[in-house]
Amino acid sequence: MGASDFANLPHIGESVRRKEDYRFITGAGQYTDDINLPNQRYAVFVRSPYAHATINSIDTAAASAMPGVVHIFTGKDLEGKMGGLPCGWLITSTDGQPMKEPPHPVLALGKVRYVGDQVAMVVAETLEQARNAAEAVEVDYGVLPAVVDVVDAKGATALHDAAPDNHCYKWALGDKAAVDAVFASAAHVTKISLTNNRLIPNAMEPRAAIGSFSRANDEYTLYVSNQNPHVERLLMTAFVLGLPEHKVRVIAPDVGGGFGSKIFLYAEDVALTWAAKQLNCAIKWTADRSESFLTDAHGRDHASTAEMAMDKDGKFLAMRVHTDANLGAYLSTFSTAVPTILYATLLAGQYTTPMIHVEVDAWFTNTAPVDAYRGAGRPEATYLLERLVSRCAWDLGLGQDTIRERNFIKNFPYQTPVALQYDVGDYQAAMDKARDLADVAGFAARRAASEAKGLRRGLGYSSYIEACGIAPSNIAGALGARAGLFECGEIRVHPTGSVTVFTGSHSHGQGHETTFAQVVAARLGIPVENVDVVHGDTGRVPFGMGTYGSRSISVGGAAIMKALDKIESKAKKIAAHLMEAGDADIEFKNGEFTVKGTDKKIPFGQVALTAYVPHNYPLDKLEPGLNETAFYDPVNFTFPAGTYICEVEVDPQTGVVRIDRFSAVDDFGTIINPMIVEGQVHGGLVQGIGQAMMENCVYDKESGQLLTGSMMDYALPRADDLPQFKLGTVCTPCTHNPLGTKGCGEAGAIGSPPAVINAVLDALHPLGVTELDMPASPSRVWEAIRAQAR
Ligand code: MCN
Repeated sequence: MGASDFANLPHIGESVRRKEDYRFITGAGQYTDDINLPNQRYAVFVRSPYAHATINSIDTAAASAMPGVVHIFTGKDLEGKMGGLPCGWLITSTDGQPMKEPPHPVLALGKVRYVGDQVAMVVAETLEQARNAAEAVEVDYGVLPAVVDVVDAKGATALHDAAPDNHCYKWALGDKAAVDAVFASAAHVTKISLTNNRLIPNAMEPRAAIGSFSRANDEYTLYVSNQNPHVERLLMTAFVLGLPEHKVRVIAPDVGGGFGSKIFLYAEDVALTWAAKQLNCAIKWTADRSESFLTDAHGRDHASTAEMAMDKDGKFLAMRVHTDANLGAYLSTFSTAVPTILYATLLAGQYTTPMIHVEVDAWFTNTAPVDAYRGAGRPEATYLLERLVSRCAWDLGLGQDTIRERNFIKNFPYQTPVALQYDVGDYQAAMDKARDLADVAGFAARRAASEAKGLRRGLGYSSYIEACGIAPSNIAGALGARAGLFECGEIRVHPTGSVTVFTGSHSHGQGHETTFAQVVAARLGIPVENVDVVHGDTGRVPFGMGTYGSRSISVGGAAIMKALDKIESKAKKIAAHLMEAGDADIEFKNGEFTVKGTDKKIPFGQVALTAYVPHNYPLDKLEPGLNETAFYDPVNFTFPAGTYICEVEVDPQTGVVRIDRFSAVDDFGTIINPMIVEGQVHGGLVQGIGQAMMENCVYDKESGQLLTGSMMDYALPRADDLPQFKLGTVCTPCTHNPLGTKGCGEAGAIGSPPAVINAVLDALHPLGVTELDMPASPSRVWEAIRAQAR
């Protein structure tokens, strides 16, 4: 079935209410911490209070003797029994030096490298007993100097023997000499320096896991709050524990948000699984909020310079970028992909810039590991590019919209100079719609009204693009990644005609139980209620790569479509048998099989029943049953894109920024469920606006202590910080997946930060302020204004 036929099916484009919400809003959700197993103990991790220190000794004697303590494990107990945590996606350095991949022990060995690094695991009968004993573990540390800022990493005390200058890799894309030559003769060059502030993920449900072991069948089961249970199992068995995969079952039950931070294989998951067999019990651990702040993989943290060479009319000729990326203390599972192939390849944005050279240096520092966080690399690219483009406009005296429109890509498919080929898009349509929604025509009057009150008003644009549907194996492989990321779907039609879908995608808030059911119901012509979706269990789902990179509908959904093709093809054969017709004469529409040119018809349910109750069935030609599995590896990414316009009012006396209006127009191709998509955009916008306005991870420069280690110090956006969003869509269906969909789960977080900061800068431009790093907190804005006044 083609994408345009699919878009016209019933249920597609319908705001079906979320099937999963009944259990969530009635308190019947089953999160990891809700699960309790027989013979269950509790783990608490002893964590480093220092950012950088040698471990001279660990004395567990007193703690081990405390009531209820079952066992205390240190790094030495694990040494030789398992490997270190793997970096799942190695990068081929482009400077001839191999990428440094220092060991990442499950429990620290000899040294700690950030505050929160895990040093020992205490297992006790109760949580309180484990907590008390953890406090009694005596660790003798030899404190070392710490470095936290990426720009200070070079030459600071080395974290790892394998990386003496703290440099992990250099990676570049593009033809430097050719780009330099264009810059040498360009009519205009605009240059900016900026940082992309470090963020701390704050999923509502903290990380949690229960390791268990069955002696009866020699099998481990790990319950874990995770976005990709099969990948977790693969990494844990193949790289760390050396176990056959079929002996480990990973279940990610209801998960209360992940935003990227639950993609990775964390030390706690491994330690709990391994120790369950050693102690012959189940062991539960749930992070408290402070632990989450310290140890969940953080996001972003780039320091960059970017330059655009232009002709006299503001046409982009070439771009040059250098980025220093903070990797934190260790390589997290996918951290190397984030500042490279998920970042550099997006730097063309929506523009026809013919040449781009980007160079990335990645560094270790004494901070929590940095990895994918909603958008992963693509927000960093969009922020840098869209800040640069607005700055080009101001330098040349052009409108922020004019310079964008002058450089928009208009013909598709379009091959960018940074590896990606965009299949389809209509950037001008999104810009036009966004301008209407934002009432740009009325801005001058609103600005005048603000000025009359002594306030400054600004309008900020951001025309973003992202690559979703991560990740076509061929493209990922060509860019030096170890693996691509396909997806698997199984359709099990039951004799009564109801359906269970087994998907390798994992829903942790995105509503797959509803939207995937819509896809299946639409194809088979059955009610949405008759379709159940199973995910998150390696024991039930054949295989899966999980959910991140806004891949689930476009890759997971496409795998389901492929399995449905097989179901339809077999069901047609059964229908042909039942109606005594040739296979080629059978048509299937709206849940009915018909014979071309006749009035013969039978419903889908009758075919399903026949598959399982094969009366007079041609068993020599057709197997009983109606159950099909398919794997889908996309041929390309999907490229959602749009234009966001933010309008702010700034009080120059206090530096307080108020977002007055925010308009977002996105192109997600065919939309399955507009209500769910709108919710995704809202969530993304709030995260992006949070980054631009208030969220900021701060480590003390001297001690390496996390200063923003709680919600008292790390500001998260609340409803009263936000305007009512105005949303719109344009639709250019993706040309290469059978649904025509493009991902929507990250767009808001990618497109919004530059729109906000560009708006603040537009407001402050008349005061001479041209630079501002996120977050635009009152003190930062006030200081920027004051610096000009001096
Ligand atoms: N959808 C649709 N039509 C489209 C595109 C998507 O109806 N054209 C629907 C999908 O069927 C799905 C939802 O929208 O129900 C999101 O789909 P998709 O864009 O494919 O993204 P994923 O499902 O792969 O979700 C991943 C994405 C990412 S990368 C982050 S980070 C993120 C996000 O989703 N984390 C989230 N949204 C989140 N929402 C919640 N509540 N919690 C998180 O942790």
